[in-house]
Amino acid sequence: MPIWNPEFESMSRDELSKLQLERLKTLVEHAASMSPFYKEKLAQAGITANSIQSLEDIAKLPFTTKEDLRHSYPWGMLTVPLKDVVRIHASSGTTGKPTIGAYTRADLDLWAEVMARTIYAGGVTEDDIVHNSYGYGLFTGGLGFHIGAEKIGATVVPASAGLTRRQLMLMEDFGATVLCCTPSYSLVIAEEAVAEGINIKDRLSLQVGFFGAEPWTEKMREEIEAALNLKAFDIYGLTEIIGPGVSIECEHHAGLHIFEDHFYPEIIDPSSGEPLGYDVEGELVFTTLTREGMPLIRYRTRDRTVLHTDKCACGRTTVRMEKVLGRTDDMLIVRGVNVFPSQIERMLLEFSELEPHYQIIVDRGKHELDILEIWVEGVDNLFMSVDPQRIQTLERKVEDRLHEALVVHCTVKLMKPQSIERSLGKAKRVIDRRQLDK
Ligand code: DLL
Repeated sequence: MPIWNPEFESMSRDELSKLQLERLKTLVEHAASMSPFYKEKLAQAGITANSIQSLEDIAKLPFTTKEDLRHSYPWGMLTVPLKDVVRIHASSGTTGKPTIGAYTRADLDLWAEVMARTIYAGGVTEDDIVHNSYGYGLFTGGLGFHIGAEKIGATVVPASAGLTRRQLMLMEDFGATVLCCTPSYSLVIAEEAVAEGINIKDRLSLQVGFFGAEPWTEKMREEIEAALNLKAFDIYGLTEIIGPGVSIECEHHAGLHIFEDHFYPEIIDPSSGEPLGYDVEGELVFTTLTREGMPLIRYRTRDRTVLHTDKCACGRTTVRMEKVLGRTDDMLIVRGVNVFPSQIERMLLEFSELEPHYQIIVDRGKHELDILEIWVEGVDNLFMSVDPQRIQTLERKVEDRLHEALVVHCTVKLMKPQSIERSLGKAKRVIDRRQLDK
């Protein structure tokens, strides 16, 4: 498939490193002179732009954390006067103040560029109709896809999330060829089609979908591709760095290409902060090399992944990140054992009798012992069976499978279709009631 900007996406790695180094030096200079926050942080670490002689020197720079952003809310991280900021987005923190992203005109141009690269990587052209069901508003999903699809010249339908029946009608009437939404909402759309008796293969013209903003497994990809009759691409990003458009899968689905000319990635050990290099799992860290309004140096994303540099068959030369494996802060510790929600999803979807709608409940039982419960919906005909044991037998089978892999015991509760709450955006998979008591 063609590449939107081959000059930068397929640049030789040597040339790319030179460009990154130049941009990194400029960034340090700019941050040290324009941001009181970085001025102080860099001075404390004894860093000036001259301290950066090679890309490895990035490890001398201090990290920036979500807490730093919270403390400087709302405008403390700006490196331009507020009058030069033309847009604000924010990520919905579950508690307290949100984390903001501030964009100058140049930042919006950059966002349009990386989102055009993203959507083009899925084969989208000016002939396509892009149905955008990411939420419009402070969330970056809606306007991020919007700006990129417009840059390509595609026809954008800014549907936003919700009113699913109406979304199906619009997709059919307008002949949408591209769907953009969270992976969990794509399944809500597919379910609604079944409930309305709409045969997606006959009535919709979808070819590709861009799904992101939350973790999803390969098994989930199979479910979505089959249910919506399209090719599903994973897209990654975060408000603090730019929104969606940090990395994208190409047609080979061999990890997500990071737009490294703008976002410099590192993998670190989340406990020690030591850089781990390529091919090793750890926490993803980004330095925004070209952001103008709110650049970030070594921002700790808390997302866990692995970076690879081997060549991709698509011709892009950029580093690829594996699908996000989870977050450093979403790991549950249940009776002393580490449990990742993505592990649970992978195993549940091995069972053809189960639907990809589930919730993980952690609570505290007798003697303060942790209890892990998995609620998962079964397929419709499971509940029509005349055999009363069928459900219990399946529950025990799933429990055994989970126990084998997680090493910790859990209780599985099979639920009727539609009984787990659906989400228009990011799905809420984990309910940790232990935290509620704190
Ligand atoms: O979720 C931006 C976005 C919008 C990405 C639309 C893709 C599509 P935030 O709300 O700030 O921004 O949340 C960022 O979501 O640190 C990850 O933990 C998670 N995340 C985003 N994309 C993926 C993905 C948007 N493809 C946080 N896979 C990030 C797994 C993802 N997790």
